Amino acid sequence: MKGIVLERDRAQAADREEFRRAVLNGLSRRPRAIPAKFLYDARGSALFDKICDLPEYYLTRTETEILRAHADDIATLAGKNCGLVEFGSGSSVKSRLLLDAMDLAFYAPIDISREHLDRSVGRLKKDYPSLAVVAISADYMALEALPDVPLASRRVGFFPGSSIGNLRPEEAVLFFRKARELLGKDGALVLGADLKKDPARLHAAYNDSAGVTAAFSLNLLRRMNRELQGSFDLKAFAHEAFYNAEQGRIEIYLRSLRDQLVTVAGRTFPFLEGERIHTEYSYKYDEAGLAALAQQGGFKVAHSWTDPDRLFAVTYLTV
Ligand code: AVI
Repeated sequence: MKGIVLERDRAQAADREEFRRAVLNGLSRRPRAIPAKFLYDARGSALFDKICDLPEYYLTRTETEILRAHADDIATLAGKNCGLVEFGSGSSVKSRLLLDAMDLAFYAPIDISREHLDRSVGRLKKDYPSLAVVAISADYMALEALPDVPLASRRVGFFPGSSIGNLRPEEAVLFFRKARELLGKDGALVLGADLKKDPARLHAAYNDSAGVTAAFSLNLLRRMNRELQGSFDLKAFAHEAFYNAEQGRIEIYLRSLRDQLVTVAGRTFPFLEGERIHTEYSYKYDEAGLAALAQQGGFKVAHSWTDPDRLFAVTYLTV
């Protein structure tokens, strides 16, 4: 028990140090930017769960509908006795739709957060007592191989939620290559991606009327205040999100509402009114663009499903 606690403390200290470096680095350079992964502390993750239920945020609902309608088709394409490998946590309803439909030798959720993983695996073991669950707490981009997974006829990856959109296209290609390496020669990948559409609809999804997305963005300042002794005044910054049609992406920033000095981790940073910290990109694709990107990463589209309004696509890729 003591060993586990020490291990957790060590992991927490390492996470905090990584955050400190990223923040000091990101606030020192121009344009200022802090990687999106730091939005997801416990409060940020809870706010993101709320975003998924917002009326304007059609992504989660639509992807779930597509998966519900086509889980059996995915199971047929995957075949019998395969392994399902989820990239980036599977506490969601979505993974369960596949777990219920597929004939599985194992399920391997990979997540960087040990806590998140333990919680969801505990629940899964109760609901699927005969399923072999191999929880892998790691950054999948740094994994060389899948440790100790049972033999399966095919490994099928699952990367839902349009998380692919939070990667720059060159990073997305690296993700596909890594997935290909981990899934092996008969591998396949079930990918969820948000599609290009009316900019007004995209704008609303990232500027909801209840202000949850703004709270999610501003939580990054709160996190810096708490973990890095920051002095950010949350009322002196605003959430800014817009669709950049030329780049095909939503861009998200925290904008300074006045000239101000802010101290973080012992360093002071001047902000001019209007100066921004970039926090996220959310790329939107069309089916051809997605196929081209996947192809650069070593996958081809075997099948693609969408909803009646063509808001979102779930694609079955093979190597
Ligand atoms: C996690 N990811 C797919 C979300 C998105 O839509 O890009 C993150 C998000 N940021 C603000 N709202 C949602």
